[in-house]
Amino acid sequence: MKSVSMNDLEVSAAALDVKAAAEIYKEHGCLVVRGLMLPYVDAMRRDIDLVIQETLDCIDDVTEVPEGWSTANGALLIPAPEGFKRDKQMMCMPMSYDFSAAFFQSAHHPPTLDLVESILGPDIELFQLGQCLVKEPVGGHPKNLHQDAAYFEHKYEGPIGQLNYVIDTDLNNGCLHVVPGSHRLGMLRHEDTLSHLGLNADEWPWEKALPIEGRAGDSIFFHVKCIHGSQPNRSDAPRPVFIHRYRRADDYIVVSATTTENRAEAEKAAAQASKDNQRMLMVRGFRRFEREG
Ligand SMILES: O=C(O)CCC(=O)C(=O)O
Repeated sequence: MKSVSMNDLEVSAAALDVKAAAEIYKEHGCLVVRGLMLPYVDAMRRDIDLVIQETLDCIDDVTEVPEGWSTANGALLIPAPEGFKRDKQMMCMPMSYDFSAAFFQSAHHPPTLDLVESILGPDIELFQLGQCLVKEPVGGHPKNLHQDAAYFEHKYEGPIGQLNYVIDTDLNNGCLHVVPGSHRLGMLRHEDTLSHLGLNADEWPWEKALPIEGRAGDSIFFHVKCIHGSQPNRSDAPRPVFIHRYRRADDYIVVSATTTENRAEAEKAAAQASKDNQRMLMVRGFRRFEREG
């Protein structure tokens, strides 16, 4: 794959040329827009801090689930690294559009939607209800390199992910890494890892990926098949991110999974998948009626 540097991937929200940014995304399967989510960062940080505290308050009240443990308030915990203060650590927080007004508002940011429209076309829906991930300090989980399509493979283009930094994020506290151009590799085989589905670490070492260090408010867009991941948080403060995903209004999941076992089962049913029950909220354009047959 062609060697790509940070300069090839980044633009500034203050001087956003939507068409030029969309071209970067299409070529590399990823794009960094500096400062795009700045208008929402303070409110998001406030809500994420609240949900971290809520989770800590009930961290011992858990139910086992296939991906780890769920707390009473709905956070997903996974096993903690050796030497951690608990045997479980936070991963996915119960922060979504139905929990936080700031989060929902940030999913409707007009310049972001202009950019998404320039990539996906005029009719766009939200994919799911947003995601918020926290790496706890002093060892918080790595997310092994992976393609999101391992978790939600789609019929058409698939969702564009937009991961947003809430604090300044660097190599020490777990910045996102991307492999530019990897969206053209097709669907790769994933394995079960501590952080769920991930690529084989010998075939896909971190050295093959480009770290994206950034400031609070920076956004990283990535294709559903762009290889990405992040290393542990070695700092002394939590590292939160929030993620929006947008997809064409007619797109839908054909394979949904979290483990190799449930993925193998889901692949058998892929041909039966349809748009039924997969309609999400529209953020641009109109959902056209499609006559069957
Ligand atoms: O929390 C992170 O840095 C990684 C997020 C990620 O890879 C994902 O949600 O697919």
